Amino acid sequence: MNAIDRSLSSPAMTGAAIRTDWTRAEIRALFELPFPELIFRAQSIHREAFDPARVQLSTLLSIKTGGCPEDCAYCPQSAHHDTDLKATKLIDRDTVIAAATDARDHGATRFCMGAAWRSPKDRDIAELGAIIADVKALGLETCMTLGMLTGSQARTLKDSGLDYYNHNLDTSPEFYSSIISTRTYQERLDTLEHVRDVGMSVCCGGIVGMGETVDDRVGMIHALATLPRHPESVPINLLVQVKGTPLDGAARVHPIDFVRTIAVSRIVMPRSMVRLSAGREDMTDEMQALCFIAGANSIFSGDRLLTTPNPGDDRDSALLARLGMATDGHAGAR
Ligand code: SAM
Ligand code: DTB
Ligand code: SF4
Repeated sequence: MNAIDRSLSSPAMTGAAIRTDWTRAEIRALFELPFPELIFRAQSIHREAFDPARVQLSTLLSIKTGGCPEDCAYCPQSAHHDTDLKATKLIDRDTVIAAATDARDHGATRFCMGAAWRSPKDRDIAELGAIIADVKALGLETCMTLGMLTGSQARTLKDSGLDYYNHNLDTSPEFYSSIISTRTYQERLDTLEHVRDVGMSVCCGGIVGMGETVDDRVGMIHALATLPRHPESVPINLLVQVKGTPLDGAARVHPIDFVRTIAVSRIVMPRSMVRLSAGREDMTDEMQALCFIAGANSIFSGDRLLTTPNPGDDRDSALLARLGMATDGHAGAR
């Protein structure tokens, strides 16, 4: 019996072990399973820790848009790319409170705020702390994604009440330099370590559809699953192609290959929330249903991600109702 079979042989009795020693060969072998076998294993593991009929909703807000000095090839907010985006300063607290209240009233349990920075300036941290306190006071979990953090910035944000920090590895270590040249993989790992060290929960995932190979998807999931602790949230984004970015026009991923990435993430990180993240505008209902069956149990709700469109409440509530699925906060409310 090989290691994968051993770890999966009697999941219902023992629960899938939490392993941070996955090898690339094991992860590759999961990708190569016959699709029905892969989905069965993913769904079986999913059921050990989660209700298969529930999804958690997080809502995003861009609190500082565009003009970013980083050159991420996928991103409409990079100053290196000629997109139609207007750069803004950090938005005011009242606007954040209004958006967070609306998100909560529509069933979101977590509010995720994103800033197009390489890293926050120390002088921004106090204002961010005030924003965090306001959002928490609404009864929401708080999440921010602000770029790289120092240890002391992570500590101050944590002390202000920040529950989650999102910082993605994005792709495999080998493919990374084809996508981003202004920030290293190691710098990303360092930020994740600072976030962990202060006891914040980690949201860390990546993007599929940037022209990467299956081995790059293996490498990305391997990097995530061999972090000292699995991220509590693993966002798997399907590239949103934006005019003016270098990745506009990249070869589209076959939906089944995307679903495989979700399923493998679920199997190797059995207690993490796997978020079906960006790209749902381009997915059919059937593809999203397959992602849920493969173990995705969180989505971004609302009609906008950071700068690009998202399906919105009407389409999502119709889809979840058709699937007989409920949401975490206000079950069935959306
Ligand atoms: N500036 C911060 C940073 O990158 O660390 C935070 C914001 S950034 C927009 C957060 C994540 O969004 C990126 O790491 C990437 O994974 C994802 N993302 C950005 N543009 C995307 C796109 N066009 N399609 C899919 N995911 C995207
Ligand atoms: C993540 O992994 N996906 C979200 C969130 N973390 C910050 C962002 C998706 C951004 C999609 C492109 C846009 O709307 O600008
Ligand atoms: Fe800047 Fe983040 Fe976009 Fe990269 S992904 S260009 S760091 S906003």
